[in-house]
Amino acid sequence: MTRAVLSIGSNLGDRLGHLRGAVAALGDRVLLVSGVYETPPWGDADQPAYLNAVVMVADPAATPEDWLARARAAEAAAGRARDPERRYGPRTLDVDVIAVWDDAGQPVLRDDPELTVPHPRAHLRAFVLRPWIDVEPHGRLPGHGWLTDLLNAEPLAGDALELSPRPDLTLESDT
Ligand code: PH2
Ligand code: MG
Ligand code: MG
Repeated sequence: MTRAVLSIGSNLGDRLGHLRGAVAALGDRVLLVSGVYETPPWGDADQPAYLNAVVMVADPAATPEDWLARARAAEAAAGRARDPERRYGPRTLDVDVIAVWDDAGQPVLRDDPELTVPHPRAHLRAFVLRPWIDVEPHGRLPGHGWLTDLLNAEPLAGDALELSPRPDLTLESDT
């Protein structure tokens, strides 16, 4: 069984609808879904606020490349257009592979032009680590340590205070 943490974000159009679409596209691979957070744009300030969340997924045999392919398929379904000039620009849906673990719970690593796992900037992003804590309070980012330690220390402590939990928005399907 491989397990992965995926970060999902949207700041264009029906933001919540795009996040829900991503969760629906992952189907029964979804183990846990975090709360939804409204987050100030990171990396490129001149764009609308994001909604962000984290999804814990599992699949008996999925490789990091399989998770990336599923992430890209979900983005395409949300009409994602890539702007080569603006790496951190606005998007209908972004699904990023943050970390992957194998059967034995060991981190699976990649360092390829198309895919770096763990995500090389996850440790700098409160909008990834804070929702991740919702689904894994004692989680660790491989190579960087406990999520709670990363969020409580510089340089993230200030950013963490700027995330607004949105308990009025939910990604779980109504049953
Ligand atoms: N994604 C980016 C760039 N900046 N800022 C926030 N708050 N949330 C995101 O998901 C995000 C971002 C590029 O992937
Ligand atoms: Mg991203
Ligand atoms: Mg991305």
